[in-house]
Amino acid sequence: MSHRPSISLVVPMFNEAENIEHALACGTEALARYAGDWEVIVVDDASTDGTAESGARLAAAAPRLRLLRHARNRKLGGTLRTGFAAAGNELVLYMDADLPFDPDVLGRAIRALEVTRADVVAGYRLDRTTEGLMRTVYSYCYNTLIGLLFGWPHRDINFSFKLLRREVLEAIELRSEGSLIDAELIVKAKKLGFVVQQLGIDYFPRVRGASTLSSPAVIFKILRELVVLYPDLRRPRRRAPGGEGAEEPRG
Ligand SMILES: Nc1nc2c(ncn2[C@@H]2O[C@H](COP(=O)(O)OP(=O)(O)OP(=O)(O)O)[C@@H](O)[C@H]2O)c(=O)[nH]1
Ligand SMILES: [Mg+2]
Repeated sequence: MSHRPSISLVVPMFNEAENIEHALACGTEALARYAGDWEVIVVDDASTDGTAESGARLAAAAPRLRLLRHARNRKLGGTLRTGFAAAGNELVLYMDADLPFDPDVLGRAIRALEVTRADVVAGYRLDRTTEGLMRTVYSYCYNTLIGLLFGWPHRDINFSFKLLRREVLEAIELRSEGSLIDAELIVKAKKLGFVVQQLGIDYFPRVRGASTLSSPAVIFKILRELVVLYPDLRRPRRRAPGGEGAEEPRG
């Protein structure tokens, strides 16, 4: 690899006391291996299980780790927006706290970004049948729906591995509060002319801590936000550098 890029790792956390220390250790190990400069931004979404206390203890001992805290629970979309706004490096990687992939895949993803000259590398699960038939079917339906609405196939919209050039986040105005955020990110990036490549990744289902994003309420909220934000996703505006969005889309 010709250049070791600077990377901000953004990790959203809600009640991840059982996972935080291990996830950050594995993430940090990969950053040290593949990044030039790096930082880790943990966004605690008003956890009630000691996640924030563990985060504060870890941050006190690790200068490259920043802990941001929400006073009230703002869900995945609000939490990622907080993390992305704080990310200051060339590349931004978004990763779930329950380690659904080995963070060492970062090396392959940086390579893919360089080789393909993409702006975003989005991971897809090579095999997600391990998490059960129903969730596999939901995921297939959701990916198909997004593909039909926006006109191109994407294999695994909601998988948390996304490596982005910071310009992408600077150009996009994200508005989702809930788990529509992944679709909003990919759809708006493509609509604004950024190149998105997909990379197959081994997937590991959660083994510790409670699952909070796979409920009917979360799916309902995704669909409701999709209806509200649909016009914006069809014709997103490019954010002017350093200001609010004002320009018309490229395509
Ligand atoms: N900000 C925020 N993040 C959340 C919330 N619920 C979950 N998360 C985080 O979002 C990420 C994904 O949540 P998961 O519960 O693993 O969702 P999932 O991957 O669809 O399902 P499982 O892996 O089966 O639990 C994790 O880092 C969670 O800590 C929430 O209410 N707010
Ligand atoms: Mg998970």
